[in-house]
Amino acid sequence: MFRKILFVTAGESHGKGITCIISGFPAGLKVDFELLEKDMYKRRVGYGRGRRATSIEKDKIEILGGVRDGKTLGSPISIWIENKDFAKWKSIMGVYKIDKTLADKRSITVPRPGHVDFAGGVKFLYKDLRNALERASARETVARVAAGAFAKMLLREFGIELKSAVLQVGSIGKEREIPTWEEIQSVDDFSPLRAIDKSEEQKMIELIDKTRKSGDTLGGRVCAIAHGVPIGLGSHTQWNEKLDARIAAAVFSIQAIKAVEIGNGVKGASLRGSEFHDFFKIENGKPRRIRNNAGGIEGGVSNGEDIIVTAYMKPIATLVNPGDSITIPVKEVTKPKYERSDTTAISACATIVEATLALVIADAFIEKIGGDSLQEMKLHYKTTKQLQRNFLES
Ligand code: EPS
Repeated sequence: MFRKILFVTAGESHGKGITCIISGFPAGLKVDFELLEKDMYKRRVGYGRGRRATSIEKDKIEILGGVRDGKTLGSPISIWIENKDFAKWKSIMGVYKIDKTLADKRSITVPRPGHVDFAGGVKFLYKDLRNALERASARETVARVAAGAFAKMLLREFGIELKSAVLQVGSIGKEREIPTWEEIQSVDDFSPLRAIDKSEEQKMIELIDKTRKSGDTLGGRVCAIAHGVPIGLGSHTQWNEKLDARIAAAVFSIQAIKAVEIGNGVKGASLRGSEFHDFFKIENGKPRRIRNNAGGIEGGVSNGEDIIVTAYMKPIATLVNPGDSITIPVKEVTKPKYERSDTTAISACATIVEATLALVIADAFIEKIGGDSLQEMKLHYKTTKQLQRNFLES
């Protein structure tokens, strides 16, 4: 569903590291290394994460190509992120040779319900289901957040900003309405859960503690907002050009996401048209809306209001007290092995959804505005804005 940016990742969770290649970005974009580092940090930590993410991995970004003297070249950007945990997994996950006895001992033959183990294992005929889960692991999201940081750097050049927050953990925050840009902006990026309501955060923390002690896991709901998006990204003219469809597809590709909502889509199903639609008003001679239930997209096209995306994450599939599974080959009902896991990765999920939204918007922006260099894009953008102003004013 990406039309201009090509974005691919490779690497296993306990392999040597994760690679990411992003192409389609213009030349001349200054790389904000601080932003990169901050987003990588936000993804890694967060209350409820396990020992691996919080104390083993460092998620240091190494840029291997596409950048020179701190600026993009317009060529593919190549990124490498080392898996520190590989040091302990070398003899099992090595590329050239593995210790077969040890690998067999750690092999996975009982799939964890909820993870890729069963479907992926049967699909690829993997004797050791580890081959499926290693790649399906959310460790891969390091790459998405790194790529998303580049998208944020580009969008910022055109006055487009993004921010995300946690709305719900388990059932705490279930009633929380989607936030406004002003509300989400006030969220502290370094608070334990980046909860939209500071007053709810302690309750969420207590729930996570209680859940961890009982050997269980949690999911939740996160929201990302893009502010300052111009009118006209995406298109109503073809199904696969619609911006909401492109956002939904990309957000659904994030590990553990089971539902995606744009604006007040869910609530809208039970409202009347007169209650849902975002009626117009004129403010300082400019068209504005009385509310933003559409979440900034009408007919698959951005309408100039904030783009609001909510994603629902299922509870982590690796349980200390697991439910029933089966042995493969199918012989008996038994329990999967527990290795180690996060209790919840909900605040990481907020950062990943934000990065993903940034990538889709950057892709649609490059498609609409075009240009090989940042200077050229800026000129094009000026023209587009001028044409839209002329259209609305005369
Ligand atoms: C993950 C399981 C856990 C998470 C990991 C994703 O890893 P492990 O099984 O090695 O303890 O901590 O996430 C990260 C390491 C990360 O950086 O996001 C999974 O199964 O998806």
